[in-house]
Amino acid sequence: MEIDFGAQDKMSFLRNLFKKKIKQATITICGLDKAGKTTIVRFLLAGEHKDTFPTMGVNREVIALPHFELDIFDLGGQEDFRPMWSEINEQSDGLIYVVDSTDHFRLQESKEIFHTIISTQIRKHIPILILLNKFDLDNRINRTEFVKEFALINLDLTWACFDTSALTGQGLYDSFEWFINQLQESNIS
Ligand code: G3D
Ligand code: MG
Repeated sequence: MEIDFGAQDKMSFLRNLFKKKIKQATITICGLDKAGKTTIVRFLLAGEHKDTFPTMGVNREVIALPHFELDIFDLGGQEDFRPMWSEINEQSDGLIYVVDSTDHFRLQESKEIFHTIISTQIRKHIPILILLNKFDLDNRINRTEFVKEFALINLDLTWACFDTSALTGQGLYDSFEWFINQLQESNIS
């Protein structure tokens, strides 16, 4: 596996970008288990991992940094995580939804969860970043097909979908740059 060190450099730049541009934000990162959420965040923060704990019913990690809090949820198993949805709704200034691009089997489940979140749980104006992760692997769904399959095209929301790899860092910089700019525009900072 070829590691993109350029991306690593950009990541520290990205951390600074977060610090400079955003005073306080709570970001929710959702998706099925194994999509790559934790790996993405670890890459993003390059070791500044402060606090991790699982809670009952849903696999949740909270990473609290001086200027923003990342709330990471593994969503799956339907009933178990529903009580947490109101919390997502109340706290989130921006939603990141991670999809394993190679998990064709669970794409439909992931889609249903995504649409439930965006239609009933989040405040309408918040930016939504969809990461089609594991771009470094073969046998993945391509982005055009995914956007169609996930019914994103006609959504009346602020969203973007990027191909990413939490292994090489590909796409992470561009996607988070978009996200941070959107957070700013929605007056979070
Ligand atoms: P989650 O937090 O969404 O549950 P994790 O997912 O971050 O724990 O990742 C689940 C598995 O996918 C991990 O492998 C992780 O290394 C791998 N993974 C995450 N992102 C990528 C990616 O972009 N490319 C590839 N090839 N693998 C990725 P293990 O083996 O530990 O289960
Ligand atoms: Mg995780």
